[in-house]
Amino acid sequence: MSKTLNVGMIGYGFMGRAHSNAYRQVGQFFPSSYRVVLKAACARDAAKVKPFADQWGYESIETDWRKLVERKDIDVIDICTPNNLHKEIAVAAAANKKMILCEKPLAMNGIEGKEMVDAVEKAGVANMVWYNYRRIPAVTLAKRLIDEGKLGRIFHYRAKFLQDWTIKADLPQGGQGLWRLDVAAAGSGVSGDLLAHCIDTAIWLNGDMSSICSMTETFVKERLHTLTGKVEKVGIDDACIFMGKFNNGSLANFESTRYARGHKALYTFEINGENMSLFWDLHDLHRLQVFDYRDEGKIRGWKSVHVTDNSPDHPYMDKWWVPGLAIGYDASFTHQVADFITALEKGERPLPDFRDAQRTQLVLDAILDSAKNGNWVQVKQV
Ligand code: SOE
Repeated sequence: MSKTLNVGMIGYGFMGRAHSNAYRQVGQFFPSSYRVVLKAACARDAAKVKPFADQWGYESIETDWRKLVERKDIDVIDICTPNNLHKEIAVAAAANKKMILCEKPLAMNGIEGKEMVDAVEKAGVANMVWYNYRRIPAVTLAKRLIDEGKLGRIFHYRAKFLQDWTIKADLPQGGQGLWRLDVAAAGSGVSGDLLAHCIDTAIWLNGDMSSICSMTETFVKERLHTLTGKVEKVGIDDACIFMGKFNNGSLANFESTRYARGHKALYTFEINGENMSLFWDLHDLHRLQVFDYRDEGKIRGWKSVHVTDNSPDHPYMDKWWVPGLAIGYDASFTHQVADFITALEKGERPLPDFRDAQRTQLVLDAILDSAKNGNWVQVKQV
């Protein structure tokens, strides 16, 4: 007999769509004992949330998230709001014994993140943060290779996340679609938005970081604020570069910017171990580039593994099409819901949960601290 998992979605932007699509797809490709029901979509403006709810098949709407988190017919609250609302909603949802799926980054900073971790752990509710790139099959395969010890000792981890959508100086800050430029809503710029993904993947693959030294830049210093109608100082970081050290002794080299003309979402990482190196590129997301030093000398070189075999060798792919046929970005969210449900079925901790995502939050705090003060900063450990 299937149990229902009634979802209450807060927000209706890009991530509201990505998550709703995953809820609709998951039962078709990852059958389980749970049936996901899109119960209610919530946003302040009924005229905006109603068409969203109709398009994705939500049964009802709410215009006050407080009412949503109190509803008896909701099991899971999905937080897709700007970052400055994550904590308040999550704490209230936990107090109402709701499970919580929260968009990344977990919080505005580590202090808020800690409150969120405490709230869900005290309430004993399942919780997870949408660091979806872990669930791209090629990235999950990288994790398996590392866990199997194939790389040997790891020396280097380097990652980049490059975009170019905020170069225009007359782009306003604040409001729908542009809250990521408003420090009061986002907490930070590219560090919390893009580097957060790189850091989450890195910690997952290579463990925690111990110390970092960073530099940030805000190229456009003032922008019209959509909410106040005035030209105001920009408080977010437009670009961030940092170096650091992992607890396992390997070196970190990270860069993120929204000013890399020509790049829309170039997320890449490379890991160099004593026996093997791995490289992944979001624009070629189903491929994992592998160099194995132990290969026979005359054929040694980089190979491009097309991670689309539907055998257990290639994570998630047995649930999709026939070998050789790729899946896309959207599937990473579907995999995340599938993994969440599997964790519920097994009574395990769905990862990354709030406690896990707090590790990334503490690296983000260290990045901003280091950029402000020009020092090396020790990363607080969860
Ligand atoms: C920003 O443009 C953004 O949409 C991020 O907010 C997402 O987390 C990232 O996956 C793609 O880029």
